[in-house]
Amino acid sequence: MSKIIGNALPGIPWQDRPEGCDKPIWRYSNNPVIGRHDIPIANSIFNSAVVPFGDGYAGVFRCDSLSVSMDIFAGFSRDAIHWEINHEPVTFEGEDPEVTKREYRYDPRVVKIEDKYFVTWCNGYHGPTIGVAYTYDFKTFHQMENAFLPYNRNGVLFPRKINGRYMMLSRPSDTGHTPFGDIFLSQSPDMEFWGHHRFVMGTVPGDLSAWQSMKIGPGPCPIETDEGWLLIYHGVLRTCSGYVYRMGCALLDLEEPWKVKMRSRYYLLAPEELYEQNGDVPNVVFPCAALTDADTGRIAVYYGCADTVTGLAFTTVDNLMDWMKKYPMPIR
Ligand code: BMA
Repeated sequence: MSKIIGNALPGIPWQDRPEGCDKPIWRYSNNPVIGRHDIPIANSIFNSAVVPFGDGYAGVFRCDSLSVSMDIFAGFSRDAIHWEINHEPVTFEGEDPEVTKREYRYDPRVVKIEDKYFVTWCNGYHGPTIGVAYTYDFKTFHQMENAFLPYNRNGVLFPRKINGRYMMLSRPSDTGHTPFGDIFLSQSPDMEFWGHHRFVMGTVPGDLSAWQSMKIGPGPCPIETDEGWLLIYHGVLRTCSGYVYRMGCALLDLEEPWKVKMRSRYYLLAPEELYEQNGDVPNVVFPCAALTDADTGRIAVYYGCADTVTGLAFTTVDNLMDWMKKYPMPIR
C-alpha cells in the first residue's frame, strides 16, 4: 500500500471501478463534466485545472471563444462536478505591462503552495512560454514574470519547496505543433528566477512504448506519496492521420525529482470514447489536474477531451503504482 502525503478530501468526486473493468483508471459515467458551450462565448472548454478551495472547489479553465482565441477563465463548484465558470476571462494585475499584455493563454495548471494558489499556463510572449500568477481568492490574480524564454509549454509546479527551492516541470518546444518534446525540471528560490535545469525524462524510441514515442509533457501537479512524486503525464504518437494523445504516469524521487524511479510502459488512458475521439482536435486525452484524498488514496483526474470538452476519471495511488510495477519500463 502506498500513501498519499497531503490533505484528506472526503468530498472528492468518486465512483467505484465498474464491474468487469481491469484497467488502472476508469471514466466518470456522466462524462464530459464540462460541455463545450457551458458559457455563452465558448467554442470549447477543455485542458483545465481545479483545486479544493474554501468549502468547495475553484478552477481555472481553458476556454477557446467563438472567435477561437485561447484564454483562461476562473470558476467555482461545490462538488467539483457542476461548475459555474465566469463569463469573462481572468484579468491580471502586475507590475510590468510588458508581461501582463495578453497574446494568448492556454492549458492552465493550479496548485496551492503555502498560502497562495499559483496558476501556470502556456503564455504567448513572442512564442509560447510559461506564465506564472498567484491568487488568494480566484478573483484577483497577480501576474509574475514569465518563467522561461520562449518556447516552452506545460509548466507544472510541485506543491511545495523541495530542499528550499520551488520546482517546475516543463516541456521546451518550438513555435508550432512541436513534433518533439521531453520533460525538464527547473528550480527557483523565489518563483521568479529559474535555473538549475535538469532533464527528467524523454520520449521512448522504437516500439517499446510507442504511445509516448513523439513527445511527452507533464500533466497535473505531481502528487506526493511515501514512495516518491507521482506524475501523470501525456504522451503523443504520430500516426498517418495526426497526433494521438494518451495518458501515462511516472514516479519521481522525493528529494531529487529529476530522477525517475518508475514509469508506465503501458498507457493509462487513451481516446476511446466518442467525446475523446471526436471534436475540434480528434484523439486527445490531455490531463491537467488531479484531486487527491490522502485518507483513501483516491485520485480524480481532470482531462481535456479532443480539445473540446472536459472529462473526469478515477483511480487510486495503488492502482497507478501497481500498473508501473506490473508493466515496468527500463529507465534510461
Ligand atoms: C498541444 C496543446 C494542447 C492541445 C494538444 C492537442 O500542443 O496545444 O493544448 O490539447 O496540442 O491539440
